[in-house]
Amino acid sequence: MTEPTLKEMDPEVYGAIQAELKREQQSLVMIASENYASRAVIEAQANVMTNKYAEGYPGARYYGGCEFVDKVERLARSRANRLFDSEHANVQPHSGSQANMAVYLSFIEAGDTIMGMDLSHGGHLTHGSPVSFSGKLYKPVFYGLNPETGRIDYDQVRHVARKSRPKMIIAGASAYPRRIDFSLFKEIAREVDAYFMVDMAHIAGLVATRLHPSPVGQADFITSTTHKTLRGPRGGLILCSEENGAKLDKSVFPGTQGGPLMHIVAAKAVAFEEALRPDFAAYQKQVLLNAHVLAEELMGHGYNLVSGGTDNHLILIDLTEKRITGLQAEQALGAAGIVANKNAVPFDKKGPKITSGLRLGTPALTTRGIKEKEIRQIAGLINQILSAPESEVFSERVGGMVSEICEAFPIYPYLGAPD
Ligand code: DSN
Repeated sequence: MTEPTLKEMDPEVYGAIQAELKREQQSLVMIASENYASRAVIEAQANVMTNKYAEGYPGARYYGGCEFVDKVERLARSRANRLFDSEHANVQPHSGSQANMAVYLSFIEAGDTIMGMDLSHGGHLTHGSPVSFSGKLYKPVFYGLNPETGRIDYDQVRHVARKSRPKMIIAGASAYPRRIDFSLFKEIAREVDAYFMVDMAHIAGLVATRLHPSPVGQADFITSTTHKTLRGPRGGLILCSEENGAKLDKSVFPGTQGGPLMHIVAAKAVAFEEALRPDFAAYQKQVLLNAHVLAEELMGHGYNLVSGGTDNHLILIDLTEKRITGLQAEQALGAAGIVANKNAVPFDKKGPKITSGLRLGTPALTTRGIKEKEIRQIAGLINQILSAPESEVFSERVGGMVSEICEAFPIYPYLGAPD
């Protein structure tokens, strides 16, 4: 029997995938947490390993027939450890949230105090936000940014830690453009006898290439996603010491997850291999250079950036003094083919659905091959749109320039033009 293709069997889903391909090819993706996974990564996650149940870990599964999935999970674990110079890696978490959940559930108790970065200052939902399990199961307390410097207020971190004696202190952010001082966090955590966890999801690619100081050797637990600067498949990762490994593994399976997604684990193995290669370090250097140039250009156009610049892959524009909200900026840029996201800025008076900020990142543009020259041009286009968000003439003109850049720096050319 010849099986129908996706196109024949389900033209609706096929059509949506083709439309998504076109959107990704024909727009400038500046969402700081997104990237374009390689052909090899996409191939590794679209195959028969999706069929396999493999509850347990390599060599100790609850199902037969695991010899080949064992091989990819062993490869993924050992490559992750080589990449980050860590002792123990769990590559099964389906996402960053589940990685964080597994750490909390294994080492602290419901009702314990956890301390994370305030979401509205650039933190993550699963670091104690009341709308996430982390804020419902645990008692969250927060630290934030110094209003003068726009940088983490380490005095406040110490003060809140001493006052509330959390069981776990969490560092890591989704919209923080500066280096995080993991050794200072560790010192504070040790002082109050708390575990120290780093969620390096945003900066994992920079950590892998030592362009951001590594939390390995500083934090008790390190969690990450694999799809942001790391440029792998969507998924999660946990690193810890050999000593904590067995307890942590039990918390991932059977504690919080059932069967691992073995096709995704295979794709993680491929992504870690890619990240171990020298061209990945060159890529990350260019991500940083592009972000730096973007920051300088936008400041030159008169924009305020939280903290006055960037040390990493993202910038956060504070639009408070401009006549435009984060939502309007996101929509106006989107109409011209520049995809970004509204984002709260510290001490934002507008709610999270409107916001006074715009987050912009360079990982996806850099994957396309875009360098400083085009970044200067893109900063000019962003300025044109933000200066006149309602102008259809500007929108059309900028849209035309965006198409030219996208054509000059094609992505997924082997997939051809979408139907
Ligand atoms: N949702 C992610 C981001 O965009 O940064 C946070 O994990």
